[in-house]
Amino acid sequence: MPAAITLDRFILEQQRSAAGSTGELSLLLVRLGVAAKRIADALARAGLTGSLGSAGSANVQGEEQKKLDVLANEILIEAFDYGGLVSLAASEEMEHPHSYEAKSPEARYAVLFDPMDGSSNIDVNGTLGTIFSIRRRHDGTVADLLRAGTEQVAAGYFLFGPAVLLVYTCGDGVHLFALDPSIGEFLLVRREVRMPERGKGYAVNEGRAHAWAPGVRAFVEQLKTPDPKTGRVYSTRYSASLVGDVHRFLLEGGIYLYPADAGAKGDGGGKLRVLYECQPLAFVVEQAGGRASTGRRRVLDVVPASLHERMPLAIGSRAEVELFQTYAARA
Ligand code: FDP
Repeated sequence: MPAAITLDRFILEQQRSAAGSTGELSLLLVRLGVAAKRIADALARAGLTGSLGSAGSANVQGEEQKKLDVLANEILIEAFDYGGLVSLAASEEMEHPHSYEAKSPEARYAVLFDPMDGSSNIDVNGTLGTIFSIRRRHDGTVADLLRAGTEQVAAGYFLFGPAVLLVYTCGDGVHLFALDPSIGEFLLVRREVRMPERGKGYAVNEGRAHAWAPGVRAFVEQLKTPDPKTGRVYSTRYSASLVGDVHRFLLEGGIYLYPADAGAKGDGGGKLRVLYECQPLAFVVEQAGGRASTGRRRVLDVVPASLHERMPLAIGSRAEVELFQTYAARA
């Protein structure tokens, strides 16, 4: 039986074949893996250690913070506190980025993350995720982060479900790892994951349908209406975790939607954050052959004006996202 390929081995081998690589990005990805193991451990024991429930605070968007949102954020900030790899870390949970500039003046990267995606699942032992994005440091200020999604160097997510998974891209395909708890290592499961061109499922919070544009409602109605030729309808698959749903569709095909919502706060009426959620997942999904759109624009082309900007999101298989765009254009 061939030896299992650990995350560090895979990254080192990829790095060797990349011209001009210094190995710093590889180290950064390995640091993220260590942080994810700590988060997974905290999640697994949260019900026993009194770590479930509210932290009694709110994030910059005014959303309630859970104790685990705060803890996961601290773990990630700490992960880059040494090693001189990162200049800035921005997170959904912090109003201003954390600067490592004084400690790491030579750092070449900035990181962004959503430490605990799908927070409403924390207290019910549902699927959760950590999303990350790695960008280049230019001058070490917030301006480094307010650039198009196409400038991401790497992006991915950890999925905390029955298994802990890592899915990431450095722009050369999408690779999938699973944590082997018996040895505490992420092992390669699939390299160069390709997403099906078309799927059978859709994920959206349909309780918000009253607040959608007519085109969005018409699109979801079409998915639920039997195809005249085949009789086929789409299945609803909403887990309240963006990472969980996107991961399902990465493997099986389908579409996740959080459309513009008349009741949602923020620019363009979307709920999800451009920098911490939409663009990192868009990078992964496009690298696997899928699409990500606001309905009118490619997600990766958007240049956010501020750190915590939100946008509408349609992400998944090429066929369904393109169909969604035709409906969104009518709205
Ligand atoms: P959450 O706010 O619970 O962290 O922000 C992301 C997100 O979850 C997604 O993971 C999820 O798909 C969506 O928002 C859930 O929003 P609704 O409660 O409006 O369905």
